[in-house]
Amino acid sequence: MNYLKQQDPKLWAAVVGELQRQLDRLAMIASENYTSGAVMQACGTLLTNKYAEGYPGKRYYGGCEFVDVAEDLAIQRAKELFGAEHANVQPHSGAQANMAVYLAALKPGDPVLGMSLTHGGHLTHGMHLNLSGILYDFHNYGVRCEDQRIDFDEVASLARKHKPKLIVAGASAYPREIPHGRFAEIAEEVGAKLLVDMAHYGGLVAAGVHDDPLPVADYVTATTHKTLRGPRGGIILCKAKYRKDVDRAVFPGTQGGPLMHVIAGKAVCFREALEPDYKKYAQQVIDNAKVLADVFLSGGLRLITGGTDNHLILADATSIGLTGMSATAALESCGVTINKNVIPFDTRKPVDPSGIRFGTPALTTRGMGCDEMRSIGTWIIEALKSPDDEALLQRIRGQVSELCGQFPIPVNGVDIVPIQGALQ
Ligand code: DSN
Repeated sequence: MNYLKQQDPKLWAAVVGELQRQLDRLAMIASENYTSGAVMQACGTLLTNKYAEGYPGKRYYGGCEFVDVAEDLAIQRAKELFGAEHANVQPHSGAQANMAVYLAALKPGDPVLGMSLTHGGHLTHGMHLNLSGILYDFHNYGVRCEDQRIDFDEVASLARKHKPKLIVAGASAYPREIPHGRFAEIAEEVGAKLLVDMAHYGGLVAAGVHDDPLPVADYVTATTHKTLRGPRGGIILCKAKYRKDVDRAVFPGTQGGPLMHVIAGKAVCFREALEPDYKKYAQQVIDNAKVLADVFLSGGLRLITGGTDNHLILADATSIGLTGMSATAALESCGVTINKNVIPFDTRKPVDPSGIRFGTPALTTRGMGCDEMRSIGTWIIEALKSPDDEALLQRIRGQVSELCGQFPIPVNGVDIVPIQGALQ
């Protein structure tokens, strides 16, 4: 980062600070991960200089012969990875991918069914302040009170009542495998199309360790930076018959120039996910989450659905005498970074909800396994049970630091330099 250091030392110092934070803390936010050095290099290339509105071979700008290669590689690899008939790799994010599918499949005001944000769905699944909720007539399904699993009776009855044009499956805070076939049956019965937003678990699908939505869904969206471990961004996968509508909905429908450096990073990410090692990684993500869940349960922490099948755990912090906010603060002081989260049927407000969400994708990328999860889970329970015991929190902070030192993050060849003085 020599140029950055010389020309903009304040910004350089912030980046170095972030590097040190990532090295020295446990990233347990379920939607975060570490990209490989190769993905990061691709994203840092001069492909960022290029305008390329349009698609490979059909651009509105000259000089696109090399960025065409990058985008073609990303498209071909995404299709191979997911067995998809078509892939659009241009969405800047998962939210952009969802908005493009809505534009392709719906007219403003059309009825749509999506999972409630408070039960684990995403903002773009019809939240009233989000463009999805403003433009379309969203109705929300949720989970059952007794076991917090998706209530398919409710999905079916809402579908029969509202006759949605589109049903959205997929979630951001649901710790169980989603049986996409159940959604497909309901969609078929009422004549709706099915969108599966696998932003969170797309990497698990790619590795074959989660139910695959591709055979049953009309459209599938994902982010590339969560379990898929690539650059920040989105993709849309669909059947060939939807290709034209989807491509038109991304550009010119909802976006202008694609981020060619990020698309290059996506191409590298998909190649990495095609490697046999990636399957082992994805299985370990799940194994780690299950071990962590067992430690939490033994420690008296209530888990939504009683456990996990995937990469995340949603816990009720009030079961241990805290709130989402106080639990998050206690863990941050130990070097464990998580996020507060609303839980189904929460009686608290979103700004300080009852829940906390944990994930294992980033720790697993560092090479941590079940033994490390047992230690981390024990430290977390200790900290949550005694959040005011400064000596205990400091002891755990030291243990977290020591563990982090044994499992470096995958940034190749970076010098870790002290930042003292750089912020002046
Ligand atoms: N905001 C992301 C998450 O943390 O789950 C979803 O897009």
